[in-house]
Amino acid sequence: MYAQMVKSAGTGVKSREDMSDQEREFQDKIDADIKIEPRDWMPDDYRATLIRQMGQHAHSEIVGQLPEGNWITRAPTLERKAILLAKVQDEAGHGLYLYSAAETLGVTRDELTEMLLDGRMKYSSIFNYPTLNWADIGAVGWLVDGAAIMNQVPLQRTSYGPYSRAMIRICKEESFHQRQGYDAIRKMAEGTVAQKKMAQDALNRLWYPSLMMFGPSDKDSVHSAQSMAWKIKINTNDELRQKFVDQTVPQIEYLDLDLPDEGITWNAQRGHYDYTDPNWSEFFDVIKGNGPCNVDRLAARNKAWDDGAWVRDGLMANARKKAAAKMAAE
Ligand code: BYC
Repeated sequence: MYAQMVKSAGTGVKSREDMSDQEREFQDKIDADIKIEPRDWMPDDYRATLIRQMGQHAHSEIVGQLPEGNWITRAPTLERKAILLAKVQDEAGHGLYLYSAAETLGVTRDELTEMLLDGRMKYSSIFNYPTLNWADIGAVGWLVDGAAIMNQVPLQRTSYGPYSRAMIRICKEESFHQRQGYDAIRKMAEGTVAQKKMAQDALNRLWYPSLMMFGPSDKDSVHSAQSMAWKIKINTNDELRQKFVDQTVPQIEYLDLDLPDEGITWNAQRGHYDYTDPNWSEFFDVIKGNGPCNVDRLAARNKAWDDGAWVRDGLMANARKKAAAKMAAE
């Protein structure tokens, strides 16, 4: 049932006249910034859109552990290893807060996981790109977590209570992630000629995939209008992408690295940096499953799910035994 709901989550925005009394009352709550809680009435499409977005977000946190986990055993110092280990653990925690928050909408974590594993649900496009060397790990923290925070800070004000509260906690940890990434890339940018070259190469390769994290341009965004009317999303994809560019260009300049896009120039009239759009056909190809690492990422998650079956079975058997003992005692 939820698979169908996730697939069919609506597109067009209903006008006030077309809403039922219940839908109008719901929209009034949203407009008054009153949080929606799990037991409140909500339109089916609101529920489905949240399950899609929160599920996709949770999956991204879990799949996002893979490119970084790949470098834990090869971190250059013990300190960097400890930091990376803690960060990757945090990502697992973020996934769990989000799965728990999604469960309040009536879908189980197992159902969500199965939809990820068989390709019915997505995860962030960024994790279909490889991390080729240590500089990429710095760039992931700096750019990928930087883009994630840009998107997630406004989501702390999202209309669904459990999602909003999960985001508050996630953002606290995410800002540490971004700073450790910037610190790692700064060390390389200020290091030897070879290290600086690696930092530049990581920036060049991860720049556009990071811009793509914000989703397609507003004209191609299917869900933004309704999601913004429901305050599931607070900003459009392009608004957040621009904020990210504006924040990151001065950081690139501070690091004394070259800009990864010749089209980046300050536009005094707009009060923003102009930049060249990502290659959107590459983006759509990646989210269709054809990025450099899609097959590997899903294979790794499927293997983890299969390998963990005995643990889940054991936990369930234990829970059933405890429940039976409790009932017998009552
Ligand atoms: N990747 O109508 P649109 C992290 C899909 S992880 C893949 O604009 P929406 C981290 C979209 O699903 C960060 N697919 O969609 C973890 C839709 O397809 P469907 C994850 C994408 O939902 C570990 C279609 O394109 N953050 O922080 O209104 C280590 C049309 O798009 C992407 C979140 O998930 C994409 N990038 O807006 C380090 C934040 N973009 O579903 C870091 C929460 C779009 O109709 N999510 N699509 O088949 C959001 O804010 C929104 O869902 C998005 C997309 C802005 C991502």
